Amino acid sequence: MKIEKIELFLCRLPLVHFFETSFGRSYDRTFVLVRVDGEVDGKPQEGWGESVAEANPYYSSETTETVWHIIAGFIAPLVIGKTFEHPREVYPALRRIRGHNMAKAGVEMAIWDLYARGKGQPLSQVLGGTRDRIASGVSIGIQDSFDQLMEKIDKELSAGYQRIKIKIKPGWDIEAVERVRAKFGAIPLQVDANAAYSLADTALLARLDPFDLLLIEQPLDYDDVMDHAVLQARIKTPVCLDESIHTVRIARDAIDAKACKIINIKPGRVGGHQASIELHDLCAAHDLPVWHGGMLESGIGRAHNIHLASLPNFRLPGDIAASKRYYQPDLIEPAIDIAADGTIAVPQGPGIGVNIVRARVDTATLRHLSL
Ligand code: OSB
Ligand code: MG
Repeated sequence: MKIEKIELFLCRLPLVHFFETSFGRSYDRTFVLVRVDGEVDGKPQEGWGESVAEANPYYSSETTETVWHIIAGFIAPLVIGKTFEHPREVYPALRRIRGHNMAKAGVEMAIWDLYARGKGQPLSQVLGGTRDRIASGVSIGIQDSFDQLMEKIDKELSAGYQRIKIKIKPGWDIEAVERVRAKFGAIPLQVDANAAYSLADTALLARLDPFDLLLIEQPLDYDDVMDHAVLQARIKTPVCLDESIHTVRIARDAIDAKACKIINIKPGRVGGHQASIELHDLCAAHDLPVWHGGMLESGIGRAHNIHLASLPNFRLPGDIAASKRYYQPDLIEPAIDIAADGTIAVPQGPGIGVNIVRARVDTATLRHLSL
């Protein structure tokens, strides 16, 4: 496979409903799409990826502008004009560049799509996926009121989603969970703090123990693996790390330190599909379940996520939901939807297997660059 050209599209789409985490509230999503041109087995092919960095450096230190800078200045020269036998070789080829996983992932995932399209196989098959449907859950942001939260949960449960995750922050935590359990009973429920607490809040976090949560996601700071180990020893709810897990080595250390019992995989956070597969395999070897996170992706990133989540150790429902919860219309046609049983079909066409509507990409594009 030879890579010939990279195109970047800085896009913005309005969100169907605002999304609020402990970092703040968003009404739209800004992201970078990556299109690669190349040759697979001597035939011209394209591939698409989506970098999940946001406009601000709150979830991650990367932003859409750092992604643009790093891809244009440093990743493109390591990839354009180069030949790879297999897309698994791309992530190691970027090793000189420290960090910037979301920039790397945007390009690396586009190359996996290019390769799978060229081979005429669904991406899932090339990644080593073993199922043709994935279990879908929803991530529900902080709302204006508990009534609004209950309404949202009611709607998502009726749609068939297999698990509810609510965002928590100081002041919107114990009471929110208490109310959800009182109204909806023993539904599969988990919470995500996006690093809003510290070890000083251990007693408060222990008050979540009686609610039988599937997990608590990233209660403590993004660079703080060891305090999570201290916390996990003191609370019953399984700790799941999101923001902290940037590399397979950090995951290995976190597992060894018993800092978490579950890991959330987002390919953007770890540098793409290859690093995700290695993280997935490491967790499987330790009998640690993983699940697929979400970053409010458009249909392009969402399709990538569905293919990756078809690997066997994704044992809990992912934050991979229907397109219409996020963008109307989405950038792809048909939109991604869930079945009544709360599962999503893995697209069976070549590559990511979804049709990208170029006119919608063009309308969403604020800036374009060809490399
Ligand atoms: O922490 O999982 C997170 C969205 C943006 C940034 C961080 C997170 C999230 C979500 C949304 O929880 C998941 C989704 O795409 O629905
Ligand atoms: Mg999270």
